[in-house]
Amino acid sequence: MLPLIILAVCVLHSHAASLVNTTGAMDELGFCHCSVALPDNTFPADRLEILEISNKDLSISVQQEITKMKSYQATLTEYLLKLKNLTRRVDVIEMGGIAYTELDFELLKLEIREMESLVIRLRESMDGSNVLVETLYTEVHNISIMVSQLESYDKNNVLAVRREIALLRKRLEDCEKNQNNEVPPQINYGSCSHGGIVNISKPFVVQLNWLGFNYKFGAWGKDSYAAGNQDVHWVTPLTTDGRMMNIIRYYPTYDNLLLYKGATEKVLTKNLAYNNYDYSSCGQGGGIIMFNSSLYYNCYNSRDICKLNADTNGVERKTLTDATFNNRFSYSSSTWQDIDLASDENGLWVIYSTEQNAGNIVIGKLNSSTLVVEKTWMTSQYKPGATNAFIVCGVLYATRTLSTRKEEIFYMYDTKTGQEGQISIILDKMMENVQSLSYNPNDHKLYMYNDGYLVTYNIAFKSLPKPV
Ligand SMILES: *[C@@H]1O[C@H](CO)[C@@H](O)[C@H](O)[C@H]1NC(C)=O
Ligand SMILES: *[C@@H]1O[C@H](CO)[C@@H](O)[C@H](O)[C@H]1NC(C)=O
Ligand SMILES: *[C@@H]1O[C@H](CO)[C@@H](O)[C@H](O)[C@H]1NC(C)=O
Ligand SMILES: *[C@@H]1O[C@H](CO)[C@@H](O)[C@H](O)[C@H]1NC(C)=O
Ligand SMILES: *[C@@H]1O[C@H](CO)[C@@H](O)[C@H](O)[C@H]1NC(C)=O
Ligand SMILES: *[C@@H]1O[C@H](CO)[C@@H](O)[C@H](O)[C@H]1NC(C)=O
Ligand SMILES: [Ca+2]
Repeated sequence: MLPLIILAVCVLHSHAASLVNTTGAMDELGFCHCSVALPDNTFPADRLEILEISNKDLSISVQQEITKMKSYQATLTEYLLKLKNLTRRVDVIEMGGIAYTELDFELLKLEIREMESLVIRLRESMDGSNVLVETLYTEVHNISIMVSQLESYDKNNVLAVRREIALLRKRLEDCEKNQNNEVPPQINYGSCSHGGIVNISKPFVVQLNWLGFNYKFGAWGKDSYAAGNQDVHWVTPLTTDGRMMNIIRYYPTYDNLLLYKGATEKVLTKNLAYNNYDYSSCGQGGGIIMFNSSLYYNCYNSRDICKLNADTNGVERKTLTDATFNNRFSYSSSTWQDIDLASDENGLWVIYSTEQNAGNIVIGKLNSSTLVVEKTWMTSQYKPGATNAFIVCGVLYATRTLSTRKEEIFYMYDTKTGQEGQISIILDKMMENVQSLSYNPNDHKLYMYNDGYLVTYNIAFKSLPKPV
């Protein structure tokens, strides 16, 4: 605005000057004639005024735009900072030096983002016409906002939100199923009327083990026996060298597990005298399974199988003939797991190896009350070539590592036919190493102890062709 005014002032001055110093001419009668060249128009003060006013308006709106821009920029900078921060934190997480609640939180955010995109897709495909989906959308969105606000969260908050998410997720899944208008395949838990594993779901991270991030080795799960208590969840982080199972927690319900509350704890080491401990009841490695209210595991520093009754705390043991132990043929991603207990629709199994079978996997059918191996099958899969194994409907499945984020079920052996073969079913992992993996026929889930995190997967089975 200022230059315009100055310009106007200059114009006025020069007009005044030309008036003053105009040269005149005298005629013969002595009249002085002088002509004054006036500018075409008189000075447009009104236009200046209008200009001034509109400029003021303009400058106000420019100011507003600038303010807006500034705030955009601030937001952008903030986002960039956040992004940088997040990247840095992820880097730190990947280097392994972070408090677990923080990682928990990041995983949580990941899950929510995944769910949000799912709802959005669902919402789009429904044209916003479905009340249920709209409600879900609001709820998921609310949670998403809530989590964003939870910068100074505490552990229980995260867990409470996680429980809500689990519920929402369940409803989402139901909703999606209904939407696809597919008749959901009849799921008969405990039944084997299907054609084997066809796919594995995304991992569901339940939580970190109660001892924390440093306890990378361990196992967890529920009772695999059909008549067993389906509410109790057991968790056993091993000692940090991955060798000894010394302490077990039984959580009476899933909610208790989530809240780290109300657990019964069992310590297996016996203190005989000062500095004299008895480890004979302790376990070795993460090949642990719960069946009919007892934990079955490799007894510490031996080739024996132990059976710990969770109600009476009594321990029975029996030698597993010819089994190698003490890290002779463990799995590739976990040490001390030479003997891996498993269970399926048919009961208890043991996965191990012998010198006679050159370190290849041997499958044994175990009698759950006598611990006697009733039958064995020799496979040609080298046990340390697998990261873990589990059994579904009498078929052994073995996994191997593809990358830090992907695991593959690559091998199977059918004990019904004696046939073995290569397959490829990919599992996404949250963390790099599978420390234990087992199947529970009562919920068709895989239970994984993944570098300290308790993770589950849903198994999808091939349906059998309908009888004509
Ligand atoms: C106008 O003329 C007078 C007298 O000749 C002179 O003093 C003055 O500087 C002139 N002004 C301009 C603006 O030329
Ligand atoms: C970055 O993250 C740390 C926590 O790791 C937090 O204390 C800090 O305030 C964050 N900075 C920004 C700019 O968000
Ligand atoms: C979402 O949050 C708003 C305000 O925070 C609340 O009024 C509304 O009831 C919530 N909606 C749902 C579906 O929870
Ligand atoms: C298998 O499951 C994964 C994870 O849910 C999914 O992304 C993939 O599309 C599924 N593959 C098949 C063949 O169904
Ligand atoms: C389950 O446990 C009960 C009680 O200890 C026992 O009577 C039953 O034989 C067990 N069943 C199996 C299959 O081990
Ligand atoms: C275990 O062995 C005992 C004794 O041989 C037998 O009576 C029982 O049926 C077997 N249990 C199972 C579950 O096969
Ligand atoms: Ca296993």
